[in-house]
Amino acid sequence: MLYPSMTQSRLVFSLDGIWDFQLDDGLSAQEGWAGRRLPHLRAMAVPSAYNDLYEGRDFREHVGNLCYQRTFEIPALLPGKRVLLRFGSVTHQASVYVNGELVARHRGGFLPFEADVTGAARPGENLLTVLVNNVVDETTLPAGRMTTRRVEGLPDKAIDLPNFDFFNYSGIMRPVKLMLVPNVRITDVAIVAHADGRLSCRVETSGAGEISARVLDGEGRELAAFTGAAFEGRVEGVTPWSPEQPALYRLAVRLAGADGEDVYEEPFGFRDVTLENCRVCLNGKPVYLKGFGKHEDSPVNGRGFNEAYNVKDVALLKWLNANSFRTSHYPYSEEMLRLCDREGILVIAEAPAVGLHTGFSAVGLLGGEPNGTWKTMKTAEHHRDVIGEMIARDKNHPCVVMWSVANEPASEEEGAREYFEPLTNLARTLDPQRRPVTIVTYGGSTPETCKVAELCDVLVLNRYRGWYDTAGDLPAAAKLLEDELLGFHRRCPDKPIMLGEYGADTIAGLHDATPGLFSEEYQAAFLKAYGEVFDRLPFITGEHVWNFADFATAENIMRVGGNKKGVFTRERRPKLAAHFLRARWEKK
Ligand code: BDP
Repeated sequence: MLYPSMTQSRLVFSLDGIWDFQLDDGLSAQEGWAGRRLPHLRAMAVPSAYNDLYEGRDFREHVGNLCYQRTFEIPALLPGKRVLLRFGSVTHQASVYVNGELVARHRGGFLPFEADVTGAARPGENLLTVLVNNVVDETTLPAGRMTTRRVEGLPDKAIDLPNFDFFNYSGIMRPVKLMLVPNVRITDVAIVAHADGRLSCRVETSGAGEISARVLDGEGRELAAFTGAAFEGRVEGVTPWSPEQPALYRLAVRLAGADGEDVYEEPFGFRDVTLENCRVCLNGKPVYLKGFGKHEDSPVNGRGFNEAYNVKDVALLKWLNANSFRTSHYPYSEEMLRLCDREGILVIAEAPAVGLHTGFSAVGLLGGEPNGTWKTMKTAEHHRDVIGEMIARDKNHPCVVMWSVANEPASEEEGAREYFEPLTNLARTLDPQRRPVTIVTYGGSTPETCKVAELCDVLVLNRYRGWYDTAGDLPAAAKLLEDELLGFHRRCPDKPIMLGEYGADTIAGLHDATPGLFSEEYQAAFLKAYGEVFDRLPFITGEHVWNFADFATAENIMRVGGNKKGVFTRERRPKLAAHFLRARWEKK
């Protein structure tokens, strides 16, 4: 799906701002409700998670539907133009109505969708209503569990247990656009651009017309020109895209149809991602991935789009001498990926597939049926859809160097290979650039029991020795870690291996001369102990610490005000470990 850029032929207006809002108390069950103004209105910021903007547990933890509404005006339509609404993301399901007419439904809370509202909208004022559903269960991704709390004398209460360790923020989370676009238009561009200047492209359109394309450099100089819906060629004298020099080019595509033109520009970079000698290579040279698993998480906005935090986080990554992160545990905003293209940050792009393990719920508290994940989960089809939508959206970004199809599934259980083989194959088939594909696995999936290692191009492992086991005993943790890494290397001697997560909860300001759990000194010592193991093993291709910053989780007795494994606080103040990593990564 194309980014909603404004061009000579496309007008794009922002519908962000203050919308009307209410929790759904049965309103959406009423006939014709979406065509009327909402009662009990509250002001709501769009984009943002709704949860932290008003007080009260019943508000914050509402399970079910949220209603949003606003009006928008459009001019009298020109012939040959269409009106689209585009949502960057709505978490987790959306039904969109214009003047009471249903114009789109979308499942999945982290990817964009469009609605063609040309028929439903009219010149002048229009009423836009969005019904959002925030339930996570065994059919959704991320996955969760719905239960009912029954206490005698009190009404039954619906409880939604996320099967993952981050707060289930919801709402209209990313920008909303109103677009006026040509009827016959460019609908997709796929670009494969190699470091040596080889280029192949495919353009899709919604109707007939003549296609031409120009390759422009950063200053807008034309380097090459092509015609046709699919073309191949070579562009001389290009600068390969890399973290050191993130050289961006643009493909300026023009479609000349019978009743007008469409113009669209897609940024891209010339670069190669390959795997050689157990290392990830960028433009033929090994690149050691230094960075984090992150979250889209900030005070007040929650998981809602926060451009200032994105810029700050990328600046802090550079301050740390880091070069990469994983979009744990869902696709991040398009704006963040465009920023990483521009700033030269390498990204492992992850599908929103977390919680695919019935043996654990949020933060590993046991619940559910430990050995029945692949019989219980009804996510396979939706999982195909989100992989497809993620790759359709992100395929051209030079910053994306790997796809992760899931985080910490029950990869040791019977049925895991059968579940994942079609998905890893799908990711490879859909990606025109054929980037490496991985499944990020957890400590319960060992060299002896993991059923998916062979499906991965790179093994990305999450390990918490020295925290969830051998807590406090770093020599034991390091030994167990090294043995296990060697075990995976013996099993898959040709595959690069990296840590996708390792970390320790740390209370900022808690200090200890003898490093104890939760102290800043323990977090630094923990990262140092892991680093010493990686430095001994030549097949390790990277280290992603968990987590970049502290983040909000569901309330439970394993979390004091959220997950504190950040090397920054939630407000982005460094802990001691940040200074340690900054020094380590300067030399790595
Ligand atoms: C891993 C999960 C991650 C958690 C982390 C932790 O992938 O989402 O936040 O552990 O426990 O299991 O901190």
